[in-house]
Amino acid sequence: DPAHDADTLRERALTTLTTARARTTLLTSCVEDPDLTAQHSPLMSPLVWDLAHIGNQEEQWLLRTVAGREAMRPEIDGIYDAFEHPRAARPTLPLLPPTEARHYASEVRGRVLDLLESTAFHGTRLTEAAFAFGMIAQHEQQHDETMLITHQLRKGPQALTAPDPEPAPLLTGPSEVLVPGGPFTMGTSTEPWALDNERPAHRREVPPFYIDTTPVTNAAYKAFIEDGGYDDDRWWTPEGWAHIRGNSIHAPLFWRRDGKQWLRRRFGVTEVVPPDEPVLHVCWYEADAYARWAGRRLPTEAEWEKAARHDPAGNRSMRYPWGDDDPGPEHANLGQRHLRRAGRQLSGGRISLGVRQLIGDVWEWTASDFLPYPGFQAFPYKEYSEVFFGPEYKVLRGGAFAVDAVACRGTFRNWDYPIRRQIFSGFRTARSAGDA
Ligand code: AVJ
Ligand code: FE
Repeated sequence: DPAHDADTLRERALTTLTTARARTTLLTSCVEDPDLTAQHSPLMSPLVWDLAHIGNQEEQWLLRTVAGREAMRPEIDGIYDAFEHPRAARPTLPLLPPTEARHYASEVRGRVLDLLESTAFHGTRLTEAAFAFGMIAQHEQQHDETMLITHQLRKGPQALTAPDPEPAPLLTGPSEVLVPGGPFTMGTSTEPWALDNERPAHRREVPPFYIDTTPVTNAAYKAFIEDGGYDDDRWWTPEGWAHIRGNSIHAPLFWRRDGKQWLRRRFGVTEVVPPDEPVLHVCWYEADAYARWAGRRLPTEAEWEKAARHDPAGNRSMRYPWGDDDPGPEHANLGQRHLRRAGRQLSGGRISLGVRQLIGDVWEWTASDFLPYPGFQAFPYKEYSEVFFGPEYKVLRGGAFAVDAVACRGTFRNWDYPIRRQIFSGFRTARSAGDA
């Protein structure tokens, strides 16, 4: 029934846009205006740039492209074009001040909600317009994650709070799981809001491998540090070794040694590093070195996705490790509900295989470069993924507590430079099943 389908799409677009805006509002109102215009790190934009960029992308894609409207403020497009100005240069731009940025974003949103009411969502317009709304909701949530990173980098007292999850029960059972060899379907051609780089679905042959049941914990990572891992070039690629030596890196970002214990700063609060949580804020080089020290390696992207999605019984790929249902709080730690990993170790996990925490909690570095799938077609714009393909970027999978469910799927691919660690990045390790 097309009328029913249109209502469902409209409802989903409304819910996801509204959820995203509530998060954006929180992230840009929990600090005073000077903290919105300041640059807290050269790696990040001022928060007020993200705010107006969110509005500007929404205006460009929904009001101009979908609805054919005139630009509201054509003179600001260049300021909020991420490709024209690198993040480090953004504080020097004539940015809209906080009050104006808020006003612009909410003006755009008001018109978008009117448009949503009147959009027919039928025929080819259905897929195109619905995708545009989904893409914009995901875009806003991605910037909400970016803004959360800025909050983590910001010096000064705590501004954000979220309830801590319940304490985790101790994990029992094996530390790794065998994933049998054979082909599986990677990527998707049917997920309606999947972005271009997740498409199309294609078969991949994956030899048998073992993968860690959970992401590597702080306690395990501390053993690597205390075994002199950062002082032994055997574990590092030449680029990784040059990077940690050249930048005096001896521990994850935000960690500090205090006598015999390690402390870390987390959203303005210093705490003892919790031993059972996944290690967070490590770069790809650190993840790769740890894995080599442990006699293992990072999983490839295909291995990660097969562990997360392949259902041998049905010989098909599921949307998520737990099946095809959208993520709820019972499945995964997503959506900035907690600002750390969830209490229940099973969250985000693959119950049948026993692999846990694949979705949510922390992003997981993989061994793989960010490359297009066979049959890739860029849409709706080349700058979303295509310009990033190549060996300079490594793929991360699974999403983190900072990521909203709308921007996290079993097929979702994130990417970053191997030196980056301000992001909510951890990892798990793997080994080929033929190895000792
Ligand atoms: C997918 C997180 C790498 O932040 O550069 C935001 C997402 N793209 N606006 C990024 C994105 C355009 C992107 N990442
Ligand atoms: Fe953006």
